[in-house]
Amino acid sequence: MKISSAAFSFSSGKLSQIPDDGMPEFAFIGRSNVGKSSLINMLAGNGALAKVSATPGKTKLINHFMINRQWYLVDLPGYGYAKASKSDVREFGKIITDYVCKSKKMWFLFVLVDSRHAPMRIDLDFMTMLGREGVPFGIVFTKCDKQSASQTDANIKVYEKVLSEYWEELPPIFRTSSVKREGRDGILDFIEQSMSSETVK
Ligand SMILES: Nc1nc2c(ncn2[C@@H]2O[C@H](COP(=O)(O)OP(=O)(O)O)[C@@H](O)[C@H]2O)c(=O)[nH]1
Ligand SMILES: [Mg+2]
Repeated sequence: MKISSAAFSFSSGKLSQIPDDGMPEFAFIGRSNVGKSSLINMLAGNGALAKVSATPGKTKLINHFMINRQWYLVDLPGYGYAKASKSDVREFGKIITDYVCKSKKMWFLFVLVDSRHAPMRIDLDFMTMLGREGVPFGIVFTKCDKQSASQTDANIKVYEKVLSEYWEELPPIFRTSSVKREGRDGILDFIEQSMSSETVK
C-alpha cells in the first residue's frame, strides 16, 4: 500500500471521545519503549509523526493518525506500569481495556514485543485477555536490527512454543526494524488486505 498522506488527527482520554466517523482503525500497543512510536512513524513514512503527540501529558492518551484520508493508525498508551493485580482493568488501564475490547472501529490490534526478549508475563497476560474478549490481534517483533536474523528466528520460535501452550492457532506474526525500515510492507499489505476483504463482504 502506498501512503500518500499521514497526519495527526486527535488525542482522546476515553473511548467515547473518539468520533464515530466510520473509518477503520489499526492500533498498536505494547510495553513502554518497545518501539511503538518509531514503528508508527516508519509505517507512515514520516519520522516526526508520532512525536507530534508525544508532548508531556499526552502519553496516557489514545492518539489517532489519519492515513490516506481513509483509515487511522492508532497509538495506544503503553501498558505494564501498574503493579500486577487480578483485574485486567487495573493491570492494563481502563482506557486501554475499554478501547481494545469495546471499540467498534478497531479492526485489528498489533501487539509489539521486543524481538530480543524471552516472552514476558505481562505480554502473555495481555494476549490471553485479548483471546478471551475475541479481539483480533497479531504480534510484531520489534528492533530486529539489534541482533542476527537467526537469533530473531530462534527467539520467535521460543515465543511460538509458549503461545501454542495457550492457543490452538497462532496469531499473525510480523518482524520489524524501524531503524532499517524492515517489515513495513508486511504490515501495510496486511492492513490493505484486511480493508479490501472487508469491503467485498
Ligand atoms: N535499534 C533499534 N532501536 C529502536 C527501534 N525502534 C525503536 N527503537 C529505539 O527504542 C527506543 C524507544 O522507542 P519508541 O518508539 O519511543 O518506543 P515506545 O515507547 O514504544 O513508543 C528509542 O530510543 C528508539 O530509538 C528499532 O527498530 N531498532
Ligand atoms: Mg511512544
